[in-house]
Amino acid sequence: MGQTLAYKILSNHLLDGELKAGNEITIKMDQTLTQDSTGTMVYLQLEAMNVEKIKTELSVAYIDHNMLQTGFENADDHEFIKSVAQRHGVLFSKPGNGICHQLHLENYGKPGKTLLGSDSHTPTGGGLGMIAIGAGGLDVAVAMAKGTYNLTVPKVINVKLIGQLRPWVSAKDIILEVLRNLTVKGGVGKIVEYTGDGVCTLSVTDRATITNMGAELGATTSIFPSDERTLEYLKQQGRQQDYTPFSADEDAIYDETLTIDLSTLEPLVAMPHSPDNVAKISSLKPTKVDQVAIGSCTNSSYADLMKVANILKGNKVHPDVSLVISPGSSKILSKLAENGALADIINAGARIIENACGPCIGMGQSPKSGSVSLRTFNRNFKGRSGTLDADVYLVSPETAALSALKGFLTNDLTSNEKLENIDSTTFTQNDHFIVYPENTNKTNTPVAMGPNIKPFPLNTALNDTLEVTVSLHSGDNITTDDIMPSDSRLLPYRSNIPYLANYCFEKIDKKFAQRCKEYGHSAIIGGENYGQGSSREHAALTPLYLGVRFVVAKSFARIHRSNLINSGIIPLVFKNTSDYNDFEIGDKLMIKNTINGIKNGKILLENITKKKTYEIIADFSDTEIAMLLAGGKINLINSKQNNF
Ligand code: MIC
Ligand code: SF4
Repeated sequence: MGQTLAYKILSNHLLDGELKAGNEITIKMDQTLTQDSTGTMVYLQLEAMNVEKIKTELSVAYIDHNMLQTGFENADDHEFIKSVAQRHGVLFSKPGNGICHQLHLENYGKPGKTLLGSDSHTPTGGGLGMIAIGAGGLDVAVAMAKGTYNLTVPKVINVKLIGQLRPWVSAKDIILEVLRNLTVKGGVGKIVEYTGDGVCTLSVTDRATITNMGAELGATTSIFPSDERTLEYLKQQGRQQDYTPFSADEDAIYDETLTIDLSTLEPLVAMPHSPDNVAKISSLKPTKVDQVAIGSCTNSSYADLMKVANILKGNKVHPDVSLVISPGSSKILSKLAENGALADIINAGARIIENACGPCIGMGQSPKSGSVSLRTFNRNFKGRSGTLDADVYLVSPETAALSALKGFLTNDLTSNEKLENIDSTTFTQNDHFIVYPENTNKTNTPVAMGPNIKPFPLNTALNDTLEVTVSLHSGDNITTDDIMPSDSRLLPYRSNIPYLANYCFEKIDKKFAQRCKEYGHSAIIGGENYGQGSSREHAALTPLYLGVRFVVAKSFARIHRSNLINSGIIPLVFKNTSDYNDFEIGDKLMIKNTINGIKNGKILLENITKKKTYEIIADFSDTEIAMLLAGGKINLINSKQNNF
């Protein structure tokens, strides 16, 4: 029986366990990446693990999120990360080099390799034929320390692309179509593998747009084959030696198949406030636009920005629109400057901002009150832009640039503007933003600890009886942005959990933190797909700090579920989803025999206030059970006196 591409790469890296959907396996992790907003925790944890040198082939620490240096905090965090990177053999990418996923694709990604990143959009690397997975910071720290990662084997969905896109329709529209079909929870527990004759019509950066935003499906990762287009990209980057062809067997068996005929696709948009709220632009009433933002790890490649420059060239941005553009990397910006495209962009009236995440994570450029912001990004969760009442729409670069000129949301496929093929450029190699860990080690390089960097909270070993009060009753698809908001105001405190904890669930329920402090120990009741979105483990560490002992939900998103377990907070699932309706804030709950319950997969949850008892699913692997009993992953590692 033929193998899928995903399973081929996984089996090449298999160290322990059987490669069968649902089983827990240990795989060799070839590479890791971190970025700064999750990276401070990763490197605090790495330091706490008594590691000498990392065991991966390559690990890179990027600085791209916390870029506004309005106080000392972010600059101190950068210095801290740099010092720990130097101590353990990690490459350090200085601020200004660009967005981690774009940079990793350009410089380090390799077909057939595995990559673990402390950012949910790490699957961008799947555009190069890698198994690239997003994870919580602690999992990445352990991957660096041991060179391995534990994974529950996902199922594999085949997205079969046939035909070819029409001009003005692009890769972003493909992934929006996949999201329209599968929704934000359709990919949970699955890898999305792209096949079909449409694949070779897409460049690596097109593919990376698709695998990047596969994170919004909740998928473990997404992957394209490595073929002649991969070789073409690696040649452009001066890395043809990194090429190896990889593809699925002809007769590979998939768990599900979705077929998309590219030639019938139209320009699409994800409307507020979810990436799967997708519509055809042609079906919408004219929508006036106030801000257009082009960039992010989804759509900031050279080809994307050249398309934008060509559309803007000789034209003027609409008087009512603020157009902001953030290129994906220094290499891209430098090339745009060299060939004159940057001048075309600036002369049209666009604002150029730093090569970084920027507006995508609310680090500046928040739109005005009640406005419409059109973005080429991947997430439009309510309030993520930094403006709670703004409406954010997600579109392709073509749609964004055209709409910036016209002043309303448009892409009618009939524009006269010519779109040239810009895929053939080669780039000048430049690693001047990279600091190599040459002759540095634990002995000769001290950890640079700024005053805002505080120790992370640790849980205690699990009590057999848990008595708590319900501190929150939340709806479906709660994001980690809802749990632990991020913007220019809060991002400087990513290394200070006690401070951040005051803002936990701030956007949904301003009294949450205060209530938790009053209750002492509490529990959260959640709906479907609880914890979707970002990989930030702060969404588990701040509830831990506030005394949350367990979460009972209808279902969980993958990364957040792992982050909860890593922190020793128990993620439990309702056996009957309708029981969810019985709970209210303030209800007193009790679980007896918790330890046995966790080992046996079944827990009885007593709602003392409502005088009712519920059967709850406690479905955990052996490693997860060990972590929960120890009160989290770090405690487990320390209790085993594991010396890496
Ligand atoms: C995001 O896009 O939400 C982030 C910011 O990149 C996060 C990481 C973080 O919260 O620091 C992610 O996607 O994992
Ligand atoms: Fe940065 Fe946005 Fe990409 Fe997250 S989604 S890595 S914030 S550009």
